[in-house]
Amino acid sequence: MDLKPNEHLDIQHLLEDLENYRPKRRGWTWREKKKDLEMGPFTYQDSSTPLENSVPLPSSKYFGDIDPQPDCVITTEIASGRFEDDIRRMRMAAWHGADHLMVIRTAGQSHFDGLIEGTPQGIGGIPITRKQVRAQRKALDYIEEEVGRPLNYHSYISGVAGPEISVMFAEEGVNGAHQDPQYNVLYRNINMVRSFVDAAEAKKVMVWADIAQIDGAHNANATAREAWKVMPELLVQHALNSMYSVKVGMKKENICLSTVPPTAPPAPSMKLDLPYAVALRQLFKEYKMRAQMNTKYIESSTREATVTHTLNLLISRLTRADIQSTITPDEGRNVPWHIYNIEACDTAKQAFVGMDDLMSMIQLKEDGYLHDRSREIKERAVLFMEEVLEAGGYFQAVQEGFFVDSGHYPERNGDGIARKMDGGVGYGTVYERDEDYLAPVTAHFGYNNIAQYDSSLVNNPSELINGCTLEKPEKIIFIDELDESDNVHVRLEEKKDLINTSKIKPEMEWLGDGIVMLNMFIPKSKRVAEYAAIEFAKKMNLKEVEVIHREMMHPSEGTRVELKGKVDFTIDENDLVIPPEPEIMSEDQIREAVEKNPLRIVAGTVGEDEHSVGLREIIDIKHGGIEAYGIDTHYLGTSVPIEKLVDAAIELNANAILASTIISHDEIHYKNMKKLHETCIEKGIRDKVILVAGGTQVTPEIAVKQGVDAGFGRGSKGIHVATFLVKRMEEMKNED
Ligand code: B12
Repeated sequence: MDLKPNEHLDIQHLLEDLENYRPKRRGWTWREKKKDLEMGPFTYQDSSTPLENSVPLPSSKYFGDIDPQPDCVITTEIASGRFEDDIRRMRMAAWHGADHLMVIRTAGQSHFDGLIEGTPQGIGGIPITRKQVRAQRKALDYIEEEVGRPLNYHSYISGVAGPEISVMFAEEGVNGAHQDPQYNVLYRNINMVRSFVDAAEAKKVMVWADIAQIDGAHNANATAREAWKVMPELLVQHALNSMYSVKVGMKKENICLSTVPPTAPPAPSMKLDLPYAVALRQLFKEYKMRAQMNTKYIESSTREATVTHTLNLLISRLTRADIQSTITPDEGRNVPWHIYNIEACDTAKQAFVGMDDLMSMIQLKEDGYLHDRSREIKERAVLFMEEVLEAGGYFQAVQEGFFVDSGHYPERNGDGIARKMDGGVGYGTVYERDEDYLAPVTAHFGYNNIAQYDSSLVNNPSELINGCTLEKPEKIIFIDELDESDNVHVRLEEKKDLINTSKIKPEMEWLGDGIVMLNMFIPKSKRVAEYAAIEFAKKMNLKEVEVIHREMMHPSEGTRVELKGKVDFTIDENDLVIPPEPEIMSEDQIREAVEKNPLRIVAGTVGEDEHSVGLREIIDIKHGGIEAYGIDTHYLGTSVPIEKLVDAAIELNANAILASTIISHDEIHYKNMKKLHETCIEKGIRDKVILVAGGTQVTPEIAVKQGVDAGFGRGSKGIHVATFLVKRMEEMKNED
């Protein structure tokens, strides 16, 4: 299946022959770093190989559409509950610079004691089943060809079925996973003995499949009441999981510490977070850092979340991040929507590229507050670890509620999460291996007990059964759908009117969900504004209206309200009246036409408007303006009265008037266009002169309604205007 940029990814086609699909490769891939990378007018230092296909940041169109990519891996978490819709979002995210596509599992899956199958719809995430994992990996295999960069696919190896999931991930070419037994214990109440035994098995399989691991320490500050106080504990948690992984055989470059600075606004974020970030990177030099922002107090302001994210990006640049997470700005209000995954990827890309080579210009101080505070955090962490040992070890410490206590260690508030060694989900399910225990499989933790059957196979146990599923994927049993009513085929069938047809419906998370978002300012207090906004949305015929953000601008002067609603109808692409894209002539064609029929124009910014940059770009030879084609140009400057422009056209016998109107307050730009048209009529030259208006806020169709011949908005170039003038001149000649 070849993806074409101008065609939708065909989910139905993707699902065909899925039972025989094998992933292209195994293991994690880092970006290929580039120093002295020249792109457009700039040179980048902290960058990586550019993409073959991508969507650059909006303003890059002024710099030749360059799309520099930062040096670290960029994550986006996509799990809307329907994997088929997530695949389309993954494609968009990859085009915007994400190369770590993370899928969160459905609520409750961590307590299932085995794999689930098929493609049921998830809640708060995706059911991690073989079929959906395979379909997404297959899609990413195609998408990475399209963007020209390997894409890492990631999900979670935890819960009671951790080892089973780990094997399935190894079989299916998953590249990264969260794995941390402490997460199970503290946040899912899974029995600690079971959790650590499972973790050893799961990690061993991850080692075989070269899967990069992210730990779970960040959950501690998402849970603790005053998150910045758990800093010493975070270091302890990182240490425990890292060393446990190393002991199982994981290489250090595959162990990524999930570092989250422990503050939320309006805390003095740099003052609290930077020493912590420094301490962490000093203690864990050989490990990779996966940076993520703190999301704990994020409510519904996407702006606030974006700034928190940007401050986190600054910390990453000041210290180090190998993987940069991009928590979406709508994190606090819903399971993320398409647009916010993309916004977050762009925020990371923009901030990193903007901070390119920062550390060659500045240096973190090695004395004073930063040094003292980071040393203190490390000391507290070491003392914490010593106390764990004194208490009798990790299990005992958990039992005594050492962890996720909101006290600043060694202070304790007694509000930690305590779990019982002989309690929790899966308690009593760990057994000693029998004498004749046999495991003829690869990547198994501990002894396989093969020698009793064939002593020559001790290092290659699966040979005993002629290879296990890791070597022989044909032995994998692919179970398709188990539920007749809850599966991808049923969902696609329900949406068939919208798939590969001309029918269109807006969407935010699922194909055709009909969700739209509205932004309003209501000049009333918060509560009144909220209910007024709902009434407005209902009168606009939106269904299922709900306020998703309210923000006081002033107690009485007004409130910002964001709301969502649904449209319950479709429109047909074929019924749309879309004006054709204007045809652009070649430079030679224009020059030839102007030579044959010389063209003279007068130009100026009209009214009381002093903006000149835009119009100069349209006319100046050095910007590729119309002068370059031999058009005789008379520029009158800025704040030119309309009458003066028309008189100049009469005096110079000009063929065209070019008017720039940048200011648009009170529709002054359109009013001036109308006045230009009417003045030309009054002075008897309207049928002899071409009127062209342009400016930042100009919509071509609305400009023409004012009586001018053409309007040009943002992004216009001299060649567009020259083409129009030449064509219009020819038409006028034919009209004569
Ligand atoms: Co000013 N300014 N500015 N400004 N300024 C902005 C335009 C803006 C949008 C900022 C804002 O408040 N959001 C507002 C206008 C709001 C509105 O009405 N929509 C604004 C304002 C209000 C002012 C002031 C009134 C502020 C004040 O003092 N009260 C004063 C103007 C006073 C006055 O005019 N009497 C003011 C002043 C300035 C200075 C600092 C002087 C400079 C202008 C310098 C100069 O031009 N010599 C200035 C700038 C630079 C801008 C700014 C930042 C960029 C405009 C720009 O040059 N863009 C914008 C904000 C923004 O848009 N980012 C505000 C780059 C050019 C290349 O793009 O203008 O869109 P462009 O032009 C392209 C197209 O529109 C089109 O082609 C161009 C090339 O693609 N085009 C065409 C433009 N003209 C024409 C004409 C023809 C014939 C054709 C075919 C095509």
